[in-house]
Amino acid sequence: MLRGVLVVLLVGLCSGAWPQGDFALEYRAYKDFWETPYVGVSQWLSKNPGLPRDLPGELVGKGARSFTVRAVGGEVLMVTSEDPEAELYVDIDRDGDLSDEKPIARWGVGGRYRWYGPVVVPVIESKGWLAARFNVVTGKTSKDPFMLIARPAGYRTGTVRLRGDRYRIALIDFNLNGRYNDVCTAFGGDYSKLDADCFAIDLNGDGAFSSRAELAPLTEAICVWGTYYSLAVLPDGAKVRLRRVRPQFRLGRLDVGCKEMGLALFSSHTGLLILSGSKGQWDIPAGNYTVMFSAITRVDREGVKWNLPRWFKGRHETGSVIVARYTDDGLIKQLKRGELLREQLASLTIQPGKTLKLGKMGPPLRMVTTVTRQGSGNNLTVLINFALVGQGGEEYERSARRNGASLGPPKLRIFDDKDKLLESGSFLPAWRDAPDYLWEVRGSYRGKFRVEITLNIGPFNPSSKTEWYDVESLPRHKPE
Ligand SMILES: [Ca+2]
Ligand SMILES: [Ca+2]
Ligand SMILES: [Ca+2]
Repeated sequence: MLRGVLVVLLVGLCSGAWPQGDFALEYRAYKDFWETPYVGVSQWLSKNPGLPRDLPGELVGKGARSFTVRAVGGEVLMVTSEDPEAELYVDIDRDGDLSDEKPIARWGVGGRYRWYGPVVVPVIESKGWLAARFNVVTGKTSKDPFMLIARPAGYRTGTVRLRGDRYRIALIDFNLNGRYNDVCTAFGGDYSKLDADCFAIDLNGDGAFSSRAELAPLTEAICVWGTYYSLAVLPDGAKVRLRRVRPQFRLGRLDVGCKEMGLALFSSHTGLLILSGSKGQWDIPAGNYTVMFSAITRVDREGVKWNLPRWFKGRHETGSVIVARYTDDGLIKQLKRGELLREQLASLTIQPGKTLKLGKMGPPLRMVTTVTRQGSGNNLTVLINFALVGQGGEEYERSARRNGASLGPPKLRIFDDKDKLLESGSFLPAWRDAPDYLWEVRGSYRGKFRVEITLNIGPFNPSSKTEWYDVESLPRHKPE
């Protein structure tokens, strides 16, 4: 078995190679912290338990906090404080002493965030030839009152020509060691555990790199519209060599049981594989894959293309990946959490010559609404939430893309049993966290009500029947 895998890899990548070309890449610094190619998880850092002894004078006695970023093949110490005016200091010479450092330039302040950078940490062993370049944001999240995000300060980019078509590509020194050629050997979808670099390709030519369908860890081979190329990068990222390779992988079949579903799969021997059409059945190289993204797509009668992505809860925020369970015949076992079915397809294995058949998925969708309450009397709040669930129990995001454009969050209205409007509002656009809608009833209403949720999902709209709730007999809210 192991020998079979090795043969596949070696033969697949080496045999029948012929040159496709060398392409120069230039370094481009990010102008905005959220600019693409955005890597969902950069390094999210929580404060260290203690403080280094030697602090910059400005931070002594000012509530300093210390953080450690993984860079230049080790750990680099940083300090700042929660004071909105505080400077950021980084132990650039890595001697453990922060009192000898100069403050890092601040880009700006926006809302809850402060931005600093670029931080340039030379790789000492390279005599300054290589350096890690990253930006730092400080801010707070719902889980951490004060945290830092470190992400690369820029990327290498250029245009490559493959079989006559031009594509913009990007290489990102994701593991911050100053090199752009760290290849990924295994990836479970969790960027916080990735010790490799990233590669992005603008497959659809829209000028941006989609974080889920056009960006993945760097691999030695990539697949572009069914053609495989070997990919070699100079350590400084200034040049990339792409050679077309004749694939001799052993194939197996994936059947997702839904002709409208498309997927982006990742494996360390093919890079990203984009699958759509062919009635939801594809012959692909055997091996282990991480599901980076999936969506259902439909063109309506007016020719509008609606795209509704699967919901990957927590994948990017926490790095946690919930692995779908498979029964022996390859069917997904639905995982139950709370009262909702929240199966999460995260990884799959294709066996040579065999078909992996997933359970029936996709439309028609149904809406599973949960209504609970907390508090009482003048502090009574009703919490409303819902999930969009496909036939296999898989969940979808709450808003679709209409011809590629994002649509607004779902809206909600609450009526009493005489059709009087009691409340109206919107769910928060932060759909990935799917926060509850809070209806602050206080002492003002007691009795029956119904909830009307309006979605922007075009032809995927679920049929719904009216359900009645009673303020006084709702179950108590239990936080997950
Ligand atoms: Ca120092
Ligand atoms: Ca690197
Ligand atoms: Ca694109």
